[in-house]
Order: sequence, then C-alpha cells, then structure tokens
Amino acid sequence: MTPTRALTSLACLSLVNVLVGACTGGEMLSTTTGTDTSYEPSESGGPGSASASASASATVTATDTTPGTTLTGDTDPTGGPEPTGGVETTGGSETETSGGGETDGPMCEDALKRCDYEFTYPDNGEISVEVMGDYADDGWTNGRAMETDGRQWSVSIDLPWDTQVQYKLRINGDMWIPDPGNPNTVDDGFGGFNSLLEGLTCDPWTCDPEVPDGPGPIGTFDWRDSVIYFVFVDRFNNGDESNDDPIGVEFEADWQGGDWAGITAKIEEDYFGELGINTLWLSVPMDNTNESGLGLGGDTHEYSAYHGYWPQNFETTEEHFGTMEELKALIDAAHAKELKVIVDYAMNHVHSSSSVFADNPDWFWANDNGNGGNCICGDGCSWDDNVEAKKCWFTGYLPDFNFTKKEARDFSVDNAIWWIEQTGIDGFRLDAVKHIEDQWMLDLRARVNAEIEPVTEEHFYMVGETYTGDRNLIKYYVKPTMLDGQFDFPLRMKVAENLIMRQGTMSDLAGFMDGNDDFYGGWSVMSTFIGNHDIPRVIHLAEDTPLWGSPWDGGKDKSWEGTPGLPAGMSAFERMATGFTLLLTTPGAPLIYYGDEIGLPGAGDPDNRRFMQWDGYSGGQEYLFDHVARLLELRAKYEVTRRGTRKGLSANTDTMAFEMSGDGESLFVVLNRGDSPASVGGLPGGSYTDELTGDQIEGPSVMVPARGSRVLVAN
Ligand SMILES: [Ca+2]
Ligand SMILES: [Ca+2]
Ligand SMILES: [Ca+2]
Repeated sequence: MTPTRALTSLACLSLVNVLVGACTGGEMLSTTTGTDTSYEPSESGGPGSASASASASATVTATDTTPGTTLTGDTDPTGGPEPTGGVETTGGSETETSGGGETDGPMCEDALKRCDYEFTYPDNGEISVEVMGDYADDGWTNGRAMETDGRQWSVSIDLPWDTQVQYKLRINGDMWIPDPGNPNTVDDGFGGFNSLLEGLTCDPWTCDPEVPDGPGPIGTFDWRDSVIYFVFVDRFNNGDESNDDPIGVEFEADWQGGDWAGITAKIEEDYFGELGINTLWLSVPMDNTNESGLGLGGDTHEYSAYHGYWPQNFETTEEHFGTMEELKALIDAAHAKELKVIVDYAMNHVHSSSSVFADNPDWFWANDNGNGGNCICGDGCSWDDNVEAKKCWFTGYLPDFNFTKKEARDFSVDNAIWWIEQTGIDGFRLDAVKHIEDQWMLDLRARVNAEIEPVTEEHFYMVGETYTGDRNLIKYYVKPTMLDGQFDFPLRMKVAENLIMRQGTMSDLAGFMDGNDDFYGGWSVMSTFIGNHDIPRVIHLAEDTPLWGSPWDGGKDKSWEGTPGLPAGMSAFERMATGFTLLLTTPGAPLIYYGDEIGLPGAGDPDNRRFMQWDGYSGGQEYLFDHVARLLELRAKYEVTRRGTRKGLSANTDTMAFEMSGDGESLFVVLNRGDSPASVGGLPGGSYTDELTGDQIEGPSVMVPARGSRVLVAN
C-alpha cells in the first residue's frame, strides 16, 4: 500500500485519537511519556526504565489483513456490503472486512485506522536498530526492531491515521539519532531533534482491533473479585518431611521443606478463609534441577532451585513439593473451599541440565553477543535492549528459549496447556514477560481460548510480571490477545514511597492514582500489591526509620549479613495496615505475599523468603492480621471496592480521602500516614459508621488516628 501525506494544516483536524498525544493548533505537543526515558534509559527495574518489547506484533494487523479495495462482496460470505455498514467490523487479523459502503478500507473510526509505513536505515554493521516514537502509546519505550538484509535495515509499522509522528532511531540499544533519511525534524525539547512524519493517510488502510470497554470474560467467577495470596511453596508449610531433601547449600538458599501437602493442610484448616483470600498463586510446579548455581550478577552464594525458576523436566512435578496426585489433591481441596488456584509458569528458559536443551540445542538462543562475547543479561547483552533482552541468558546455566522457532514455541505452549489440563488450575502467573517473544503469549492465549475455556466454561486468568516503572511497557502486554493484567509495580512503588515510607506527600500519591485508575483499560484486571518475593519485606519500609531510602531498593545489602528482625511496637504494623486499607478498598486483583499479613521480616532475596511464621505473633502482627482480615470482609461485602469508580475527595501532605461508588452504593476511605491524629476533610456532611472499628463519626471532616485509616459508610 502507498501512504500518502496529508497537508500539515489538516493533520489534526477532527481527530479523536486515543493512542498518541493530542494535537493542538496544528502543532504536536511535546512527546509526553517518552522523552525522558528516551534520553537516559535506566537500569533494569528502575523507574522509567526503557525496556524490552516486541517487534513483530505491531504489524500483525497489517500483514495479516487483506482489507481491500474489493469490498463489494466477492470475499464476503454474508453477501456484500451494506452502505451504512461496519457495525461488526473491527478489522484486524481475524476479522472479515464486511461492510464498507463507498470506502475502500474496512470500516472503523479514524482513531482505529492505521497506515502501514516502512522505515529504513542503511546497514553499517549495527547490532540492532529500532524505531522509537509516539506512533503508539508505548512507542518511546517499546521500540519496533528493524531487521536487516545485510544492506539495509527496515521495519513496517502501522502508523495512526492522519496524525503527526515524532520518532528517533535507537542504534545498538543506546544511541538515539534522528532518521538521516528524513529531513523533516522538530525540536525534541532536550537540545536535539526528533524526526517528524506528517499525518499519513492511505488507501487501503487497516483497522486496529477494538479493545472491549469492560471485562467480558466468560464464566461464573469474575476475576475483579479475586484476592490473590502468593504461597511460596518451599517456605510456607511442611506437610511431609519425607520429601525435604536439602541439597547442601547454605540454609537460606536451600530447600526448606514446604510442600503441597502442607498447603493442603492449611486450606483444610481454613487459614485462607479466615484471612479472606479466594485465590492462591503457587510457585512453579514443574520439576527443577537438583544442582546448585551461583546467584546472578556477581552473587557468590550457591543457591538451590527452591524458588522453582530453574525448570528441568517439563512433565514431572518437583519432588520437593510432592507428586502430581498431591498437587491435584491441593487443587481439589482449594476448589472445595471456593479458592481459585493459579500457578507460576516460567517459560523464558530451562536449566542447562534439562534434556530439552541437550536434545534440542537449536531451540535456544546462542549465548553469543555477536562480538565474540557471551550474551548474559547484564553481561555482554542488555537486560533492557529491545532485541537483546529477548535472547539474553539470565545466567550461564539458564539457556534461553528462542520462541521465534515454531518448534520451540509449540513445545513450550503445549506444555503450558498440558499443565492446565492435568491439574485443573484456573490461571497462570507468567514470569519475566518482557524477556520472551510476544508470539508465545499470543499462541498461549489463543489456545486457552480455543481449548480450555470452552471445556471449563470459566475464564482462564493470566497475569504477567514485568518488573519496571514504565507503565507503557506494562500496558503493552495487557490486551485481550495476551494478558488480563500485570502486577502494578508503579502503583506499588508510589504507595511505598508516599504512604508507607512517608516521602513526598499523600497529594503526590492521590495525583498518581488519578492517572493510574483507568490507565490499563476498563477491560483489564491488574494485580495490585505492596510486597512480593523480589523486593525486601515491606514492613521494613514502614519502620519509624525505613531501612532503605528508595522503594525500588532491592535490599540486597542486608540479604545475607545484618538481616533485620521483626520491628518492635506497633507503628510499623499500623503503617502497613494503612497501606493495605488503600490496596483492599480499590479495584484490581490485590496480591498478598505470604507473611505480609503478619509483617514477616526480611531484607532482599533470599531473606524476603523466610519460612512462614505460624505462632508466637507479637501484638503488632496480630493487629495487622486482624486488620487485613477485616478489610477483606469489607471487600467481599461492598462491591464498590472491587468494581466501583474511585473519586479523590481531598489530599494533603499526610492525608487523603476518596470515595468508591457505583450502583447507588458509596464507601468513603480516609488515610493518615502522619504520626498525629489528623482531621481529614472533603467528605459529604452527615454521620458515618467506620466499618473497621464501629466508631460513629460526623462529616464533612473526620478525625483519623495517627498512622491509621477509616472505611466509612453513611448512616
Ligand atoms: Ca516437605
Ligand atoms: Ca527437582
Ligand atoms: Ca528470552
């Protein structure tokens, strides 16, 4: 197809474009989300880290679609166009192009129309070349990788209809330049220039698939109602000492005996019911190696595979956790208690001892950076570069699947489906999403839709992990063809920073949440959290003096030496409780990391994975458990906490108030991070009951205890 260029002066007229920055007065606003990260890509995992993504998927709709100029019926089995048509036409790869009337392309709003455009760059031996820009809302962080024929790099990208596009080329992952083949540039606001394409129109065009506006999954269980508890299997409860079998590395890094029988026992004791959990997330169940390995990034400690991320045998259970029969018994026991079960699935790599690697070496990327060195993530290849992050090995003993090879992809997706069919699990938590090729996830979602959901008649939930502060990168994977949601790392970091660590202000947090509530789309079910197994235990950020200065700190300085103890007194537990009030009264599928309900202590990995404490709780721990359990009772009772709309009512340095409402129901949440009681305003006048304490209280301003919160219902 041949793109044509519209007149500049017309480029922004009557455009309702949901994907890129707004146009005003014929000028492009300066790039919004991208410019800061485009200049200084930060380290993996940090805020604003410019990170990996997918090159191919952006063009799927274009390459697979044959919208055409021949819409007058010969390809349309329904018998031809209706002049006013387009009612059911969304374009895209699977959609027939019915309707169309007098137009030449499939019918869709201009905002969904796309023009295929080929970017090129002469090949001078670069390792990688990517197009970064505002052609998509993740385009400044998720470049589209060019491919080379040896003489020229090129990539086709679907550009938004009749919209100016600013872009740069990223060479070898770190050098950002304007496109030398395009003389049209614009000031980038950083003393340099972005290349500029005027608004393109084309004939024919393609249409982006429309994303549904609300959750539309099948089934009786609505995943917006889910409350997830991450059972880190090896460290939770030991139900069978006969399978303990440590391999002899340091205690903290060895198997410690937790198993599926132990979890089943806790299900039957109703531990999760008492807390108010309805979904369990279990560690990777497949057999891991019994070899030890050094930690990543210069760590001199030897580790076992107790965490489950070093898979070896793909259709065997991990013997430290139990047999397939014991796993099924766990899932049956959970289902009998109306608990859903999702399992971790690690698809990026295998352990080098796996026969899958020995038998199929060509299914894996070579550990070779093309310059005579290794391609270890962070050592020879980049954790973040769009191309390298997909193929780098996490470490020398974890060969990395090359899912551009169909045989490898089919093997892995077959295996994921096999685990679903064998066990009856209800969802997956997918590890290290930005490190695998997109097609793996597209394939898995398509097969789950085709093979699993018609049988179970329930929606199979898939939540991914992309450890970054880059919301656009996280959002990239949240779409009906990939993931239902991802873990909301950016929200977690703001809650930790502003509320729990008391940096900045609660107004900062309120402002962030105003922009975050709808960021991932009404269709998605993101998982909100304040703790997980990759960050230090949150209780230490809630101490009077937080143990680390940044919410992003991995806490590795204390993970082996000088490990922290349980905080004394109440204050840390009260702050953490207030954090949970925020999390458990707002939408998402909140995640509770095992032990966080009792403020279990621990610095960075592996100290954040101490064995669960089952008795001898301090007053602070009991307070926190009871608070979380009460919040989850309220979450079950008040649908607005799960499905309502949040509206900020007031915020200042230490306090914040918001309303959750919907279907005629309203709930008011007030939070005070300060160390003195505070009056919090902004509520409607009238009398309220505090559902946490039973207190009767009068609005429009209410007193909130130091480090406390209230959940108010109008009397
Ligand atoms: Ca055991
Ligand atoms: Ca094993
Ligand atoms: Ca990979």
